[in-house]
Amino acid sequence: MFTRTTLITAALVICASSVVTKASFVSFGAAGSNAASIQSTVDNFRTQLGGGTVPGANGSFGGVRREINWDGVPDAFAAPNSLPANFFNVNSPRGAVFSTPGTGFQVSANAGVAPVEFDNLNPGYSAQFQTFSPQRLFTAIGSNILDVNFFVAGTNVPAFSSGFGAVFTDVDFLDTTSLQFFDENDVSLGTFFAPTANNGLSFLGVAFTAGERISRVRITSGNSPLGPNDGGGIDVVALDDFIYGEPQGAPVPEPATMILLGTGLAGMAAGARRRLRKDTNERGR
Ligand SMILES: [Ca+2]
Ligand SMILES: [Ca+2]
Repeated sequence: MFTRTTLITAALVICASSVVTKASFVSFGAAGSNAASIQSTVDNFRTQLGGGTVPGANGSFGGVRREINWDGVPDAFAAPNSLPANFFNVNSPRGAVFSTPGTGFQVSANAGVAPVEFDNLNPGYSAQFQTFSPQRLFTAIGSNILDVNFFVAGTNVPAFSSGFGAVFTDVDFLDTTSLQFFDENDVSLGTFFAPTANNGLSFLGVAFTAGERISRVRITSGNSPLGPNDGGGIDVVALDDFIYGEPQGAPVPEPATMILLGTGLAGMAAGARRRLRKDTNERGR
């Protein structure tokens, strides 16, 4: 448990701190002692992405927004067992496949089955973490970094989202826990930092508004993999709900674009033929 006394406020963080290279975006940040502290900000982010409030199959909202709250994961794929990296594109297809420099992923156990809230990794964690959606949390194992890679749900076709948000629990340090967004060329669009709430909940969501296409989101949770206690420069952080724009495949080029592309290719081919003739003539001389 983190021993420093921290004043927890339920204040809406109007503008999450960020390092942005380029892009148009709206960011949503809030932190506080319990779920109510961040509820309205989470709901505002949902409204920004669209899709309404009625969930369909596989966490789909109106075909425009997806959510993962971890709570329906079968016990066989929850702590102390691992969650397959592609669970949310195969078992429950939601277009999200995880990767990490660590060794894997865990969803926390339900009460009565195994220790809750990652008490299997450190018996103090349930007194330190809390849920936004009871009762499961999520983490990478062996690393505080994980990537969310987007696919057309249920396929291996790369796809792009318009925005992503996550709930964190027990964020102690400023400018540490973050979301970094990468476009279709894997170029960073910016890093955004989550607000802090010792033993509480933090939300950070970023929606891009100028057609940016997010292929990957890198989530940094605190500065240490789960296992040690907080304190002495260590900040462990676990994750709850993911909320993101429906992953969409690359758009098919418009007919006008195809004509231009065809003209361009024809022009390049003509140029190549001209160069070939010139080379042949020069060699002939
Ligand atoms: Ca949950
Ligand atoms: Ca912490």
